[in-house]
Amino acid sequence: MSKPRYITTPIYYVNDRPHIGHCYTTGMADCLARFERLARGTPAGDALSGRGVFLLTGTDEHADKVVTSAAAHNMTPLQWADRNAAEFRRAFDFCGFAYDDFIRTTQERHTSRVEAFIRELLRRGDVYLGDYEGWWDESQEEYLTETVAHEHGYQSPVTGRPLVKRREKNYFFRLSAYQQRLSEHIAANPGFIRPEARRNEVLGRLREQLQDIPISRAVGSDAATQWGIRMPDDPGHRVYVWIDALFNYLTAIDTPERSPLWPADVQMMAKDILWFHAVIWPCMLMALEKPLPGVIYAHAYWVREGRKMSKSLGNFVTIEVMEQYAARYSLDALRWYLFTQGPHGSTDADFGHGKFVEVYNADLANGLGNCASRVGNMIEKYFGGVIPCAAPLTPAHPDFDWPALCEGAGRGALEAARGCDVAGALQQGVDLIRKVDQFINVTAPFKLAKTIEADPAAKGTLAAILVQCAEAVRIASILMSPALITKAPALWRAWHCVPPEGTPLADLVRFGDGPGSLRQGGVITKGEALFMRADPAEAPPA
Ligand code: ME8
Repeated sequence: MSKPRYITTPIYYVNDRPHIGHCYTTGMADCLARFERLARGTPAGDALSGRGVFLLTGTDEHADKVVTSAAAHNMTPLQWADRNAAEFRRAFDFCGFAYDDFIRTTQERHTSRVEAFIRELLRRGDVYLGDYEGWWDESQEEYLTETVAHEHGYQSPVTGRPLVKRREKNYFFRLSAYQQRLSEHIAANPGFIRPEARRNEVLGRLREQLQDIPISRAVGSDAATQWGIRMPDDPGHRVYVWIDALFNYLTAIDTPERSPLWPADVQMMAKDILWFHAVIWPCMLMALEKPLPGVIYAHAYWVREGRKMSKSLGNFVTIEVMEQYAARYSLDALRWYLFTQGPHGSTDADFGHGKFVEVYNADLANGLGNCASRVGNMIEKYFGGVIPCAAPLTPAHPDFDWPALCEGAGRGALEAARGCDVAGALQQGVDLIRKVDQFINVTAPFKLAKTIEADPAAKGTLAAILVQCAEAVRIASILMSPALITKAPALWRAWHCVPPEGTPLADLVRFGDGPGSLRQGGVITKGEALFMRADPAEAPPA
């Protein structure tokens, strides 16, 4: 019996509201989870069986900057965290993300278990008390090594603010003890850190000797230093927010029903937090004798006008902007743009209105939408909207071996998704639609239709062509459905071909004779156009 898949996203800081970057990472994870559910034929709501897929997201609430922003808004840190955690949930619900749990680090189920994990590390001698002096990046709440600080001219690599020299008594994690094992693991598992450029970056930094890292902060009299989980048996120290946060991937599933989820299969994030996830986290896991996650995937950034978007710079694409795009072009169009044009590899992506409209028209309005309505219209016109026969398995044209094309597309989509290439997986559906368009151009069913009266045999050929088109569109729509969560189901309802629940993708993409195939006598209703064409000259909605 295989293990349920476990996919995680970072947990986001609640000092501010969510934006496109957060939605993108959780969206990539949502799309991967949906491909995986398709692949396995996961029954609805099943996250924990051998065919299950579990998607975790949430919020990271013990950062010092949460205390600062809360004070600026006359709220307690927890009130402020409650408010922003709710904003994150709202944003993710608006985006249609099907997460199975949303963890907040202020929840008791998390805090009590963090304490237990740290106790375990203390017991094993992997956490000890010592002195620390280092370069502190206030804006990112992290210490930087001398090398990194020097490389960046003693300024924050992210915000450019000056670094501050700090000294404190701290609990340390014995990171140095696990460097060798980690390096070996990375060498033996080329897919562990992805994409390739990020893996090389980590390998480069691992050539230097790692120092043990401080994992606690002093508790003082001011409010900011009291916010956080206390070190076990030492109320003068609290757990460093990053260590607290990393544990969420374990605390969320630390119940008897959920424990089979570990190790995580994919941990998704952006490149800013790769070091914590690709180095510190695996070493902590080794210290706890837990298996390491399958893939640590760090995508690049969404940028605006060529500049990094960040809370510190305040120049991000907000949820309001995203809502306006969804209102004008549909939520699915927004999801499509994010997942196909986003910074999924190692290059940053610009959020641009012109590009949005171009992609929307090409892939959706003129792509799936137009192709589905052309095919639907012809079946209605020539066959009264009733599917005249099962889709023939032998090609109506020698260049279009539909069973092979569709199975190939399904396999390709799955391979891409398993490699975390969401855009590549969705592209398989687009390519299949382009094939259908070519097939229509080559076989010219509209011309053939004019000969039916004179030549009744032509009607059989016409039926074969159109049913092949419709069946290929059905399969393309399934491959695009992890992004198109309302439009693909709308098409299935109109064509009476909702995929049977619990059917794995390999069967759903079976052309003509699969459990989800269009059947002779099935009815194709002409619904509304799935996607209206967008006018490239129209001003951006926001
Ligand atoms: O780092 N483009 O939280 P955070 C793409 N709490 N993705 C972006 C982005 C952008 N411009 N901006 C943000 C933290 N992100 C910690 C994580 S995990 C145990 C603790 C996304 O609120 C991306 O996923 O600063 C990035 O890694 C994350 O938000 C950082 O979110």
